[in-house]
Amino acid sequence: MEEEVLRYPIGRFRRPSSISPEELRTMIDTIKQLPAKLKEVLSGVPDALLDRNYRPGGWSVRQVVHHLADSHMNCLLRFKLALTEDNPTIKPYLEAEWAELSDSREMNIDVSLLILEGVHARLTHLLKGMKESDFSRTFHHPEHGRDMRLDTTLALYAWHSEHHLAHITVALHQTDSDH
Ligand code: NI
Repeated sequence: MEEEVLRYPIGRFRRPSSISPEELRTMIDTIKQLPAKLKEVLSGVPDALLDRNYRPGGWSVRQVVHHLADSHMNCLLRFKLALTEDNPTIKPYLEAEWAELSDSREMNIDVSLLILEGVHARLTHLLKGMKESDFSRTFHHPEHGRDMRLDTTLALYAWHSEHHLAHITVALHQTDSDH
């Protein structure tokens, strides 16, 4: 497969110009379902296969799972900050460097699947309880120099869930001849 497809198996994120209530519900459902989908694709996978990269030079499946936990913990915090403060400035982090720390490189993925189960349950409950007007609340992203709306943020993390799920699926279905 070509580089762009390997890197973005479901395509790059495109910021929607507007999001309907029905689209919000679909995105909330995507958030809700990620932990179960991860468990499904990862159950019974031998530990050695988790160190397989999803593309040459890319993260291993193990790093992707730990990255999802890192990223979606930050997502929950960003929603809670934006729902309780007026356009708070959030804290960016160096995701590539986080993925190279020993926990991300070495630990069993079960710990991050548990984190994701808890974080996504919290996030799903929080999202379902939000009024329509809450989705126009914002946080300030200093790295992008921009205020981010919560509906756009939800769209981003719904995409992010499917994006990395696809990486894992691709990596686990490679045959030796694909290498
Ligand atoms: Ni990511």
